[in-house]
Amino acid sequence: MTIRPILTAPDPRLKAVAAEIAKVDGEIRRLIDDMLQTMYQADGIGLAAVQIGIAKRVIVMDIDQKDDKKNPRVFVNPKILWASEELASFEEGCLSVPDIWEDVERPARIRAEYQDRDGKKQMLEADGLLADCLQHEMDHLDGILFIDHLSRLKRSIALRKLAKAKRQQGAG
Ligand code: K1U
Ligand code: ZN
Repeated sequence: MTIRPILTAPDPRLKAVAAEIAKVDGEIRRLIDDMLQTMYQADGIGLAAVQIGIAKRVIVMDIDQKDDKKNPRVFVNPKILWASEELASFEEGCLSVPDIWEDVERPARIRAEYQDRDGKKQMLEADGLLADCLQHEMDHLDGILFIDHLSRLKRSIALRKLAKAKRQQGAG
């Protein structure tokens, strides 16, 4: 397993629309393992393949990392079949937009279908952080960052803060 570098905004590769996976084979399972290791090492609760420069529709998540117990989830070719009209607001962060946290409103409940790491079709009904995180990660597969949901002013403040942090890291 390999820890892969995570791209940060405004890297144009984060704007790629990811391609469907035709078959969940050994190469995809190796990608999944690398993504899980990369996510855990970065202290994230989710990661989309696009964030490591691989434009494929693969997501890993672990929203219940407590007491060192892992509960990894894998979503290949996820599709939202239904989303509630009711919205819920969560404070979101992103490993590709480090140190920026903002409230984002999304459908409170979703029903999704996806394939697991064996390529088997699965269905999921989700609310709370699971629904929010899955929608955040699915946005990555379409080249959308959570800051794209903010007002133009908030987005440009976030991007300027990120650029300043990158300049300071470069100088340090
Ligand atoms: O970059 C990503 O897409 C992962 C992102 C997922 C996410 C977080 C919060 C709401 C929606 C989606 C993260 O994992 S950001 C890092 C994070 O959540 C965290 C980091 C350190 C401590 C606790 C949480
Ligand atoms: Zn993200």
